[in-house]
Amino acid sequence: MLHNCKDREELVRFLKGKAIDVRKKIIQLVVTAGGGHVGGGLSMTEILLVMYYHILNIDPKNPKKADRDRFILSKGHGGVGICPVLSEVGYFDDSMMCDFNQYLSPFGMHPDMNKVPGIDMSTGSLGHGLSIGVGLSIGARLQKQTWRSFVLLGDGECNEGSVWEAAMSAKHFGLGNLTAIVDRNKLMIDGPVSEIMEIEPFEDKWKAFGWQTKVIDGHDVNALLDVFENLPAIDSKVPLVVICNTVKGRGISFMENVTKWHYGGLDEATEKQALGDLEKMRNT
Ligand SMILES: Cc1ncc(C[n+]2csc(CCOP(=O)(O)OP(=O)(O)O)c2C)c(N)n1
Repeated sequence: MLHNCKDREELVRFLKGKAIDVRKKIIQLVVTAGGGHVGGGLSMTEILLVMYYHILNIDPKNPKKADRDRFILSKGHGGVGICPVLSEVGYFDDSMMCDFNQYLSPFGMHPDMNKVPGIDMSTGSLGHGLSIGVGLSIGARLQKQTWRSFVLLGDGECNEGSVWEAAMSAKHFGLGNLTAIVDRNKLMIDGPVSEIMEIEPFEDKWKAFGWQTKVIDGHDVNALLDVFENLPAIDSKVPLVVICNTVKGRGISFMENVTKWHYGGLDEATEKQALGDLEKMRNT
């Protein structure tokens, strides 16, 4: 773990504070880039913070450490959401993101594993991350390694058939060392998931594919800690999916649950309002 908190209470307070800092950085990156996938960046902040600060066995000073846990952001358009978390935990300095998504910047909208320390897989074309997680998990088993693979998917992304082929094979190969996490914010690029391609009954689908399931509030740090501190044994044969109910645009009043904020830019006035909304979260 990458924090010095003494107990759960202190850890929750610490991560809630970080969630505000990270969301502010997301807003700043979107301003720098002239636009970005802000809605889905803001919906996964607590998930990423719990994973990177507390759950993953990683070393930001040694990003390629052989026995690290692997984390794949399958919803690769969430680059603006994950990069500030990677900088917070120490993979690189904030200043490296000063030209985010500009010509020749190492930081594009979709993070590149060859340019951004801490990124285990280049993603952006949706529907591939879980298959990669399956491959990594089989590889770990074959090499008798005890590291885990985690794959964060979007709920709209679960429209992709390849997600379900991967789900089927994870059970077939008995990959209890694989955990899928779904950012269930219920919106995708151009409308509600339920209207574009309904995925309900979502939990039942995973169960039907042989997975263990947990459904939690993806903004509730305690709930996230409860689930991820109690993962199945590494040699278990049943993969786990954690469906995290979240709010797209979380924390910014005019973005929450609004489809058009899947991707957007901010002018001076909306930036100010966004940062003000986030600061108000400190007292909640
Ligand atoms: C294969 C593929 N098809 C289409 C897209 C374009 N696209 C980018 S984001 C997005 C919506 C994804 O929705 P969701 O997974 O729910 O993401 P979130 O709402 O969490 O941002 C789409 C269709 C893509 N990146 N890859």
